[in-house]
Amino acid sequence: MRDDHRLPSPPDPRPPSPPATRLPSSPGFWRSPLRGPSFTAVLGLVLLVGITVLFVTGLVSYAAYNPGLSPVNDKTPDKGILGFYLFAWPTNPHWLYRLNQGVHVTLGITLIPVLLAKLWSVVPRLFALPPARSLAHALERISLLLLVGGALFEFVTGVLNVQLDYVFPGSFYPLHFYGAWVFFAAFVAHALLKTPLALRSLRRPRQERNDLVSPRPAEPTVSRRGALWFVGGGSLLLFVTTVGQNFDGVLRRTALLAPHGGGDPGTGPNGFQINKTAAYAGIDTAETDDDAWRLVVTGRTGTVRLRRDELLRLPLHSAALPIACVEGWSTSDQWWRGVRLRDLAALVGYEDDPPDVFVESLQRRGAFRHAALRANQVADRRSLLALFVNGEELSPDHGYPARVIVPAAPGVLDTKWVARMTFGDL
Ligand SMILES: Nc1nc2c(c(=O)[nH]1)N[C@H]1C(S)=C(S)[C@@H](COP(=O)(O)O)O[C@H]1N2
Ligand SMILES: [Mo]
Repeated sequence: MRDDHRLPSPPDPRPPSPPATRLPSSPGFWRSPLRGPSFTAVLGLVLLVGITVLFVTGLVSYAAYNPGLSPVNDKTPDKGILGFYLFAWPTNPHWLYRLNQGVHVTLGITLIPVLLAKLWSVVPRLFALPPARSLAHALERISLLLLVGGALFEFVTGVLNVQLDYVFPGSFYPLHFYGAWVFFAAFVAHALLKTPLALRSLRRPRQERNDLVSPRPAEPTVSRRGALWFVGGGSLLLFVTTVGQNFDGVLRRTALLAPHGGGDPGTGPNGFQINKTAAYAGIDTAETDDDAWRLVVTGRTGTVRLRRDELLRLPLHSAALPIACVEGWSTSDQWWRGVRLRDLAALVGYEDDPPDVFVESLQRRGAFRHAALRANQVADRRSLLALFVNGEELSPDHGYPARVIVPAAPGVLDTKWVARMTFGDL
């Protein structure tokens, strides 16, 4: 007897699958069951907070150079109105730049897995066709191009600058600065449009249904929660192999991924991190020799030339201050000893009103061979022309015979191998 009266099979609850396709522009191409509004929302909200912090600390870092003070400090001279927010950089708290730049670089590196996961989660949209259904849609997609392109550009230039010193044609600073404004403008527009949606999909995750959800999902190999843990684990790994470059000793040795991590370059008083060595900067020991070297100080009352032994007879003072580089590494406080900048200003006619100063080194080439300091930095009693560090003479690589050290300032302003200081009239 034929099996006629078998119950009809229940209808398939899922809509029929669209045909398989090899084109990334068709929704069926993207099959991960992880994609969907809530996965994208979690990553998007993390980036909303993180990238805002990156943008603010980045702008603050530029202000720390005191670019308005002198053209030699300004690494982005054509900024125009984008410099509207600049302010006179303070000297307190003395770890201000160390914290700002440590956060900027460490957070930027930590967010890389989140950024990549976020792009992965929305990748079907980046390929969607037709390119524009309406004018509004066209504008939205152009802003997405700026958003994605800007994000990749900022992360890539930032990482290259920290890791490889420099590989781009031209200067890193204007690229990263203008890139940040373009990226952040697109980012704000995107955040305004999408944050309400992100919050909604997190509140009601079950009702989610949108074009990110694959119409013919593959078998899951990991849960959404598991995938988020995986991304978070990647971030944590980058964090713990980077953050140590802001500390000394054992902690620095944990910074395996950081060029200024993995241990200090030496032991003893001068054994802390070095940016450019004397050899790299082309410093000729014949010029730093005590017989040859003179500190030339110019000001209101003329020019004074000081030999090193004459400097040593001036009142010497100490200050515990860190070196904090724009590249996101810093040292803990080192114990510097030398002549106060304000005492040098007094030598050339500025007894009570220390002015700005222009500091030049023996170095002949390189963007950081000279720097200008603002009057408030000169006036601070912790700002020194240091001759000693941690109880010993400066080593050649740390700036022998004399270097500037200023509280709260980026390392760029702590000029090494100082030869000339010109007070006032910048
Ligand atoms: N003359 C001169 N001074 C300089 C530099 C330089 O390249 N040339 N680099 C600056 C930068 S960018 C930093 S971070 C600090 C680093 O000081 P350190 O090498 O003693 O740690 O020195 C600063 N002083
Ligand atoms: Mo630096």
